[in-house]
Amino acid sequence: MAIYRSFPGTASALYELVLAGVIGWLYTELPMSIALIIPDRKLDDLQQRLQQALPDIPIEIWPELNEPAEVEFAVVWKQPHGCLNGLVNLKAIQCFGAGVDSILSDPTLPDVPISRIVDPALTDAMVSYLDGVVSYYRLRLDLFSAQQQQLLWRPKGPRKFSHITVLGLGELGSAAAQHFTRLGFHVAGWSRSSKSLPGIQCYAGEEQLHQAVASADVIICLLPLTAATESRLNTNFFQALQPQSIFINVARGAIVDDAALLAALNNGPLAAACLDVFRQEPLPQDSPLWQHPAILVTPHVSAVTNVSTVVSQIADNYQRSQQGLTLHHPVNLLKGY
Ligand code: NDP
Ligand code: OXD
Repeated sequence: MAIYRSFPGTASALYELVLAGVIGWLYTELPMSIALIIPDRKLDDLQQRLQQALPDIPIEIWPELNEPAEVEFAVVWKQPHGCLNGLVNLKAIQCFGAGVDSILSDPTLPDVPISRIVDPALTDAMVSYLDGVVSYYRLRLDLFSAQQQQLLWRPKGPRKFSHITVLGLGELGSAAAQHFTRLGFHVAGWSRSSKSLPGIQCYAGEEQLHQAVASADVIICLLPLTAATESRLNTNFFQALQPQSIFINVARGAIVDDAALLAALNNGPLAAACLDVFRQEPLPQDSPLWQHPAILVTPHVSAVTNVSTVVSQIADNYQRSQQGLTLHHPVNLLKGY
C-alpha cells in the first residue's frame, strides 16, 4: 500500500484500479474445485459421475491436486491426518460413508461443516446382511460348517431365537430393528436419547444398557464410535448377556473390548460372534479373532457406499455449501456422530 500511495495523481488512481481488478479477479475467478480424498480406492467412477452432476467444477483426486487453495469441498474417507489442513479455502467436508469417526479423529481437522452419507440403498444393504447373518446362526450353519470340516453327519434343529436387541437406533439401527419386528421377533433397541418406535421396546442411556440386552438371543451393534462408545462393550457388558447368545458387530471394532469378547466366547455367555469391523483393518494376520472357532469374520462389507446412489446427495451438498445452506445429514460435532 505504501508504494502506490507515493505515485502522483492519475498514475496512483490507475494503479489502484488495476490492483482492485487483480484482487477482484482472484476472488471471483479462482477456479474452485472439489477434492476426492479417499486413499487406496479406485475413484474413476465417483469422479466421472460427480463430474456429470457438476460439469463446471474441476473434480480432482488427492494427492494430485492442481492447487490446494482452490479446493472448497472435499469428499473424504479415512484421510491421512493433516491433509485437510492445507485446504485453506475449504467450506465443507462430505464423509464418503455413514460413520465419521476416522474423519473426526484428525487433530488438525478444519473447522467447517461435515456431512455424512444416509442412503436407503446403504440401509437396505445393512438390513439384508443382518438378515442373512441372523438366519445363518438360526439355521446353525456355523455348526454344520464346522461339522463338515470333520466329516460329521449330525442333524440338529434350528436355534430358537425370539429376542433381538439392536444397540443404536439411528438410520441403520432403527431400520434393522423394524425389519426384525416385521419378521415377528421381539425387538429391543438402545440409544442415547429416549425414543418411541412402534413395536420396539426402547431403552436409553447408560443405566438401561443391561436391561436392553438382558433377554436378547442376538445382539446387534450399530453404534457410532465416539468417546462414549469406545470399548463400551466390555467385560461388564458381555457378562450381562444371556447364555448362548450371539453377538454381531457391524459398527466399529473399537466399540468392543476384544479381550472381553474372547473371554465371553471362551467361558460364556456368548455362543458365537459375527464381526464385520475391527480395531485395525485389514485385520492383522496374527489376530486371535481370525482363528477362533466361534467367530465369523467378514471384511467390512455389510454396507458399502454405493457410488451411483450417493452421487446426487454429494453434488447437492456441494451446491448447499456454496450457498451457505446447512448440509444434508450434518454431523453433530459435540455428539461425535
Ligand atoms: P446414526 O448416527 O444414525 O445412529 C447412531 C445411533 O447410536 C443413534 O440412535 C444414537 O442415539 C446411538 N448412540 C450414539 N451414541 C450413543 C451412546 N453413547 N449410547 C447409546 N446410544 C448411542 O448412525 P447410523 O445408524 O447411520 O450408523 C451407525 C454406525 O454404523 C456408523 O457410525 C458406522 O460406524 C457404522 N456403519 C458400518 C458400516 C459397515 O459397512 N460395517 C456401514 C455403515 C455404517 P440417539 O438416537 O439418541 O442419537
Ligand atoms: C460406513 C462404513 O461408515 O462403510 O459407511 O463403515
